[in-house]
Amino acid sequence: MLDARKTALITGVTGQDGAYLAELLLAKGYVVHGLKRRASLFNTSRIDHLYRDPHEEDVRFFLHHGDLTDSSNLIRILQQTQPDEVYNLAAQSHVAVSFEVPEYTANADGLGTLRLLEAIRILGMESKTRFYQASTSELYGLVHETPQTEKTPFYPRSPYAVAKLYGYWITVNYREAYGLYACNGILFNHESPLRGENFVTRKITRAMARIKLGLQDRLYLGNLNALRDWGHARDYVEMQWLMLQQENAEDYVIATGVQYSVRDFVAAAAAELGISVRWDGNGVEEKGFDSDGNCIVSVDPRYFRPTEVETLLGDATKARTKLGWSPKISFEEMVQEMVREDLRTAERDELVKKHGYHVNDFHE
Ligand code: NDP
Ligand code: GDR
Repeated sequence: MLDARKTALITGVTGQDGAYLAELLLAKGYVVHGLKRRASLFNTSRIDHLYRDPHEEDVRFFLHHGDLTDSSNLIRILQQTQPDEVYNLAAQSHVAVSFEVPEYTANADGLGTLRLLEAIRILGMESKTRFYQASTSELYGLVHETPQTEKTPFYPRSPYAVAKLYGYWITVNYREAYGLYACNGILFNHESPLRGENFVTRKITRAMARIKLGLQDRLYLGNLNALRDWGHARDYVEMQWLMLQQENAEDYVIATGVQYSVRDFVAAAAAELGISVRWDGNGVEEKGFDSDGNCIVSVDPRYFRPTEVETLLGDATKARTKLGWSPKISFEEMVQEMVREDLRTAERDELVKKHGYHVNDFHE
């Protein structure tokens, strides 16, 4: 389905979803512009494989420095790139971190969405540019019904979720007030080998691989009872694109409809490596042991959140029926892929360790 005429702008292109979405759109023939933040170290490792020397022919992937907290920058980039589709994926996306940086999170995740929508309006691009907002199951927070649908009431439980609530409603408002084609994808948790290392799934697969190779003794986690509906990011970005290809702009829940606990995820990742976990104790005293009796998992209350989202389970019936979408990658396949990738990295670290090289050598 090549459509070389289309141009997309992705904010958050250096993140997990940004990388998969850029890959998808490039494969569909799009010209893709990505917004990246200036950093003192390179922050493009997830998209380096997509980048081409701008001097080559038929280059269709371009990066622009920018930030969702900077209106004039967003207006200029929109004016220069004239996108048919804007995917607003950029966010301070870590729920626990949002309790530490609530004002910044509100600025980037809440007002950042408004800035992009206003830029479209200021430039008179309402009838040209379609807008996707990365909304989240965190909006449901303290859940009022299970499973959650597009009609389930919101009750956000973190500065992140409150900021995203603003992003959700300002997107709806611009659709209703100015006729903008603007959609919210209410996405439940989605993971992959590209997931940031401080989200629970990746933290687990990385640690289990290292424990398997003797590079680490133990994994410290917070709430083991939290229940999540985990899908694969590759499946979910396809949905983001599909939402912008419809006749009318609408909001959709994207989820698998299957729920696991954090404890289940640990067990699944460990099993992939041939480790069986025996659980003992309760609450902060709970521990996980391997078959030799070594304690490999402990609870550390520092990972508890001031207000927790205990359970999320999505009902994506609307997306399945209206958009013909369904996830292709199972929970087991996703865990397997993540563990294998992290094992490969751990094996490299093990080699370095075995051969005696040490970063500190440089300082001695
Ligand atoms: P990541 O944390 O992997 O990526 C976030 C991206 O946003 C990064 O590219 C980051 O840049 C960028 N960013 C952060 N702050 C700013 C800013 N002020 N200005 C410009 N860019 C910024 O998130 P995911 O890819 O997992 O998620 C994508 C979006 O979907 C996010 O909005 C997230 O909140 C939302 N979401 C994610 C879900 C999930 O399970 N993954 C579920 C539901 C919603 P840098 O690389 O420089 O840090
Ligand atoms: P979440 O993802 O908060 O759902 O937000 P995360 O993986 O951070 O937490 C999931 C659940 O696991 C519990 N948990 C831990 N979490 C982390 N990060 N680290 C730990 O050590 C740990 N131990 C237990 C958490 O308390 C929580 O209940 C993600 C982000 O991608 C958001 O941007 C997105 O909007 C939502 O998913 C849907």
